[in-house]
Parts: sequence; structure tokens; C-alpha cells
Amino acid sequence: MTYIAKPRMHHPELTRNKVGYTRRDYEGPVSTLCAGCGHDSISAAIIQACFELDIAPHRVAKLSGIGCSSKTPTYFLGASHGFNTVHGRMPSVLTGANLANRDLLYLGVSGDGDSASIGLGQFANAMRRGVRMAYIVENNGVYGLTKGQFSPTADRGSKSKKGAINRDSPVDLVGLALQLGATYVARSFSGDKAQLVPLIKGAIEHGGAAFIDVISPCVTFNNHGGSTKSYDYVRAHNEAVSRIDFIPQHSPITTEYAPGEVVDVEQHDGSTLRLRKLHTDYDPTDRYAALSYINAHQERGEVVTGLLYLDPLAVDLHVSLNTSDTPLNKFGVKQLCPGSQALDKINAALR
Ligand SMILES: Cc1ncc(C[n+]2csc(CCOP(=O)(O)OP(=O)(O)O)c2C)c(N)n1
Ligand code: SF4
Ligand SMILES: [Mg+2]
Repeated sequence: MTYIAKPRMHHPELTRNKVGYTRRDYEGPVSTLCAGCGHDSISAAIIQACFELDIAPHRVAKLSGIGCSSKTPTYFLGASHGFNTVHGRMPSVLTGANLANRDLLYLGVSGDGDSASIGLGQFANAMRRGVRMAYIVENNGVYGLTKGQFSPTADRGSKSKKGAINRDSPVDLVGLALQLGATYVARSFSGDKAQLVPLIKGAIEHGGAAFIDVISPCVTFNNHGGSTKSYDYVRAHNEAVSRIDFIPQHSPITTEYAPGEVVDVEQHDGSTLRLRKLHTDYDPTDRYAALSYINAHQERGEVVTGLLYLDPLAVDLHVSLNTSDTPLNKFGVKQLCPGSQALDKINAALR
């Protein structure tokens, strides 16, 4: 049995959001992951973000690869579209679905093994093409599902549960996402819901490729001394560059801040990301400065979290390809297949 259904009864007066759903409507069956796994906290943050964003569940498509992390879409948004792909292939399947139906909101959930090992090429091409999606990697530094081998994001010198030392250089997905052209790049920690929920909201509402690397400790295989992906290590080395508040479209801005204390960045859909800067020298609109800031802090063993880079004017793959505003899956056979005469004309024009 891979999941346990939750009891369907709930209190009739549970709070409903603007589209009439309760928080329970965004949940899935009971998780079968190990108790305390960081991945379950990320599922809870996704549920809260979608409930608070007033997104009708049927407007979301959640796609994943293979791994404990990739199992999690079963445990949230039970009434949304879902596709559990082959290991490392979530980005290409999501790209195809997005091109066929641009009306849905795409959520890609993956693991550090799924995205930084077998799926590295897929991750790279989704980022560089600007596929509109919220791409979340639940990063625990190990292949949890196959019993805790080091993954490519494990830091050099970090120790396995049995004491083996990792001698390989790490793949930094945040650095890669920045270099490859992602237009929304963030890092967070599964143990920091206050930071993670607004980051997920901003990613869902972003108009291009949004990537969030969430450090998500594996309590069974990688939560010991010597691991740099344990709860204790991340709590002790977390360097948040900013706190963000997500302000939906047309909502009144109520909190008052002293000048210079916050930066408001409006996204293409009219929502605002309010950044409360914790490090005044950090500029989240400068891709290359962000890269060198992150690298310098990483050298010192610090984990830089928060919204690391944002291009509020991002455009996505549909704009680059100049696709029709009507989703392709809404066209009938007549429009999609104009017949052999039309094809002959095109061929003749190319001769
Ligand atoms: C093509 C293929 N190769 C290898 C595997 C075995 N396998 C399953 S999950 C996994 C790694 C999962 O690691 P990660 O993505 O980090 O997820 P986690 O379990 O840590 O959340 C591997 C190697 C597979 N299922 N398919
Ligand atoms: S093995 Fe690790 S990653 Fe997998 S469910 Fe257990 S704690 Fe989570
Ligand atoms: Mg992993």
C-alpha cells in the first residue's frame, strides 16, 4: 500500500478561501515518509501557499520524477492533475504539458538525485528555456529512497552515516540556475516555514522559470554530525539575505516600514514581493553579484537562503516561441491538421 486515505469528515465551519475551498481541500492522503522527514514540511508549505493564493486545485498540474521527494505530490493537492514521471525526466514531461496547455499552473517537484544526477541535463534545459513553472528541489544530499548514498549535492568532506567521507565536488543547483538564466532563484530550509511559504507563492505567480532549492533533511540517512544537510547544521549556518512577504494582486499594502528598510518588486501579474533586506549589501536583481555573494559565503560553510535573484519582467517559453494565446489542447483537429494541400504549399515555399 503506497498511501493511506484521510478521513473525509471535517468541521463544517472550517475557514474557506476566496474560491470556496478549505485548507483540507489542498491536502492528499496520509504521507508514508519517515516521521520527521523534511519533505513532509515542504508538502505542508505547498498546501498553505496554494490555499492562501486562492488557487482552485484543478488549475494546478504537479509533476515529479522518482525518489522520496518525488513521491510527495501524492500527499498534497489531491484534487490537482499529477504525473509521476521516470527518474530525472520531470522537466521534459512538464515542458510538453505546459506547451499543450498554458492555462494550468505547473509545479515541478524533484530531489537532488533526480535533478542533479540523472536529470541534470533536463534541469538545465528547463531553466535555460524559461519554462514557466515553480521547480522545487527537496535537497537532502543523499539518495533517500535507495538507502542513503551520497548525491551530487553532498558537500566535499561531509560524512555519511557510517563515516565515509565524500571526496567529490558538489553540484550547486542554485548557482547553475543563476548561470542558466532562471528568472526567479531562491534557497530555503524545510524547517523555516515562515520563509518558505512566501517563496513558494512568489514562484507560483512568477512569469518564467522559478527555481527553489529547499534543504530538506533526511532523518534516516543524513541527519548526523558531519552532514551539512542536517537540521542542526542548517540551523547553525543559515544566512538569510532577506525575508519576503507576498502581497497578492490589488491587495492594500498595510504594514508601514521606514524608508530603505524594504524593497517592493512588482511581478508581471500585479502581485508584489516585498523584500525586507537582512543584508544591506545584497542586491537580488543582479544575477552575477548574487552568484559571487553565494559562492563567497558557501566557501565559509554558510547556507545563504531567501530570494536570491528575481527578474520581475521575465518572459517564458510561450513568448519566445510566439505560441497562440489559446492553449493548443483547446484546438480541434481541423485547426491542428490543415490537410495535405496546406502541407504541400509549405513544402513548395521552402524549395
Ligand atoms: C532510471 C533509474 N535509475 C535509478 C533508479 C533508482 N533510484 C530511485 S530513486 C533514486 C535517487 C533518489 O534520490 P533523490 O532524487 O535525491 O530523492 P530522495 O529520495 O533523496 O528524496 C535512484 C537512484 C531509478 N528508479 N530509475
Ligand atoms: S529515507 Fe530519508 S528522504 Fe526518504 S522518507 Fe525517510 S527521511 Fe525522508
Ligand atoms: Mg535526495
